[in-house]
Amino acid sequence: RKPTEVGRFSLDGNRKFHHDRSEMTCFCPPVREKALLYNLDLNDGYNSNRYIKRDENVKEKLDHMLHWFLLNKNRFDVKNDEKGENVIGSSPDFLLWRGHLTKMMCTPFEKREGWKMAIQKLNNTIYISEVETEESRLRRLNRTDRESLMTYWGTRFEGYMTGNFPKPGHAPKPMDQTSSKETITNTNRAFCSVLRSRLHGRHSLVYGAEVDCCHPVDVVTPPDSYIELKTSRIFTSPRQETNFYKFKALKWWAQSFLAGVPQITCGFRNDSGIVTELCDFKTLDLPSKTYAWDAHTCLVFLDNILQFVKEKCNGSNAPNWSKVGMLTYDAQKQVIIYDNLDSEEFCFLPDWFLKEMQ
Ligand code: 0WD
Ligand code: CA
Repeated sequence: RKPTEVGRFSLDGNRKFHHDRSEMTCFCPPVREKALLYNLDLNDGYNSNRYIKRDENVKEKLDHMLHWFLLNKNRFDVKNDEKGENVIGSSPDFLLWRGHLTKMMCTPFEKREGWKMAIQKLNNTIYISEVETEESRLRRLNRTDRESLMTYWGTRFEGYMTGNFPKPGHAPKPMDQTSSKETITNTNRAFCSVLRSRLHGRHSLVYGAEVDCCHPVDVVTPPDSYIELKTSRIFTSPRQETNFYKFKALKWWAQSFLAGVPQITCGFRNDSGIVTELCDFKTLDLPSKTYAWDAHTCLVFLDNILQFVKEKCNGSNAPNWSKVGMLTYDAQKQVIIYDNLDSEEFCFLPDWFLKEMQ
């Protein structure tokens, strides 16, 4: 089922939770002046005091989503809302981040990167929270300067596309390419949409998704008005374009499809990090561009894996509020392993959440 937005929240420059849209920005690319091509320097602000980086050693796990869930708990209890307003329905089968669903969904075509998901169950809801694998932790700690710079390019591009953080309802004022160079890049800031969806009629899902920006004019409602921003290297051979659809487009499609985001705007850059062209991709068109992967396989796989998790959560010794299960994808062997863990190490449901829910 197409996802519907049931809530939203923001994380500010200090990573503090706000139950509002304060961090939502509008799509508002800089004016191109007379030239046909853009000349957006993604290196701008790197290694300067205009770059404030989120502390990646802080593991937030599901916390922000749990916070949102508590604030909206009564909307999941149909009986409690007498007026019938604001009702979302019964508690979901699963509560997690969209990124976790993306990873699970892309697994049939993923031969390189494994993943690890911790699982807990409370009342009738299964909570899933990703655990960093040893390989990805080592990759993060040994990131080269070039890799760090390229990560920055992606966030700097978002800054160019959203101008001076214009807010919905206010006419966006596109800047010229020079004045937009005062932008501060703070990766703590995020606007998240909370979506509700149902998969193959049998799994109800509630998940949070970080959304890059929205259309400046309210012609359609969220998530139809949202736009995902990406950067990619300009194609210099037909082979590069083929490979783009074969590999990168799968992740782009899965991520935006899950959040119901219809459009992906890509800034095509050269090896020096200069974006010269913008190109729009329609999320729903991406699967038809390649035979290397297909949407149906991804969705059936996701449905099966969620069913598998549900079954594991029903047996004796199953995960609960004090006990955690671990689902691991070994990409080398291409197998998924499930374990019930005895240690509390990976329990991620915090005491403040358990206290309110029990
Ligand atoms: O393991 C994870 N993926 C976790 C993510 C664990 C705990 C929390 N989070 C948070 C992220 O910090 C963010 O606030 O979840 C939120 C994102 O949720 P999502 O929508 O489920 O994430 P995903 O679809 O993977 O990524 C969406 C965007 C990324 O956009 P691009 O275009 O790069 O795919 O969220 C940002 C990023 O802009 N993002 C991150 N930025 C820096 N470091 C990260 C990260 N680890 N993860 C997501
Ligand atoms: Ca993005």
